[in-house]
Amino acid sequence: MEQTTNQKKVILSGIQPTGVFTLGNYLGAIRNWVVLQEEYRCAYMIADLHSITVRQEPAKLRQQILSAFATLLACGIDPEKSLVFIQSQVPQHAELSWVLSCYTQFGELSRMTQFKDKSAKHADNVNAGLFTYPALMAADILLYQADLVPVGVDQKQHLELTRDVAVRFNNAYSDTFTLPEPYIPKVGAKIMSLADPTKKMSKSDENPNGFVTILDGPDVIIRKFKRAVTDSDTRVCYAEGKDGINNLMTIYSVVTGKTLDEVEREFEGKGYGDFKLAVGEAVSDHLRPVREEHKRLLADKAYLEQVYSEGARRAQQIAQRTLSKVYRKVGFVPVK
Ligand code: ATP
Ligand code: LTN
Repeated sequence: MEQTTNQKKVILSGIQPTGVFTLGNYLGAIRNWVVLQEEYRCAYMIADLHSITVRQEPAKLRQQILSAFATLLACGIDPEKSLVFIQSQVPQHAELSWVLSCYTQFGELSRMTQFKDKSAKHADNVNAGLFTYPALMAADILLYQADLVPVGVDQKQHLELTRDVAVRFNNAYSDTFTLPEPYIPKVGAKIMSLADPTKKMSKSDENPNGFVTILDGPDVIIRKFKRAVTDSDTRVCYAEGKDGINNLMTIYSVVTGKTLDEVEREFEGKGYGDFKLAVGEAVSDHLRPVREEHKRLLADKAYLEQVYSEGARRAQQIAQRTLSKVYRKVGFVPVK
């Protein structure tokens, strides 16, 4: 992550510890994080500050943060290659977020579809944090001067707002922030719910049949795929109006590395039942090593503590450089 000694591009991304990561999180985001760490200077974080925009139970949240951190490592994020940390352990995120919220307009925040969706879903708790959430996400990204942000397609709008805020700040003062670009996979950028394939698969869905988690065992995975909502046709082919099958084909294609055409040919003359079973088995096999490694890591508390503490210290150093610059430009007086 050292900016002065290394010219590689910088990547930052985050994931909320609102539940066990789904196959959607994995195929849309984390899978890419692992690949990118070979070529870029990467920083990945557990976005726990974001997660309290929706009510969380303290003991459960604490466990979910640790489990989420272990999941990232189990998926192949290597702390020797990437900076991995927990957002709330790096106070600069909250500090820069305040400054950026003063450069973000009410009208801009009102247009965010995630805000509209989540405020409709949690109508009894439309809090200010849920509304200003994109300013915190902008702070996450801009603190590290990220060039690229690997996310699923649902985060594109937040990325655009981050760029707008960065440009506004740079124009008001002088060049301060790198303008980040989204990095969205061509296939798998939006995995749909298995129970309602017109909706995004989401880890906080109240219907557990809608999602498969990275840690589900083979039986659960296969059962959920068997039950996946499809259509009344019988042909396994990618076509308009076949949201359920399109989604299953996308998932199968990503986990097996086969193209959609190859998948179509493989299941020619076979029914949906065979196809669903094959998808379930392929996903379960693909996730088995992650599941096993997660179990091992979660039992090694001392190792996890050491990795996240070291991550927090390094992240604080990098983040503080940007924050100090921002405070100076805005006109704040430093401690002497
Ligand atoms: P929540 O249900 O709490 O809103 P989520 O499942 O939508 O959570 P996030 O933590 O908000 O997940 O997202 C983490 C990353 O996973 C983001 O980059 C997001 O774009 C990506 N992502 C989330 N859901 C999907 C999906 N269904 N398909 C592809 N990518 C996804
Ligand atoms: N907002 C994202 C999670 C997130 C994030 C980030 C993603 C928080 N901070 C910074 C990329 C970069 C979400 O809800 N999926």
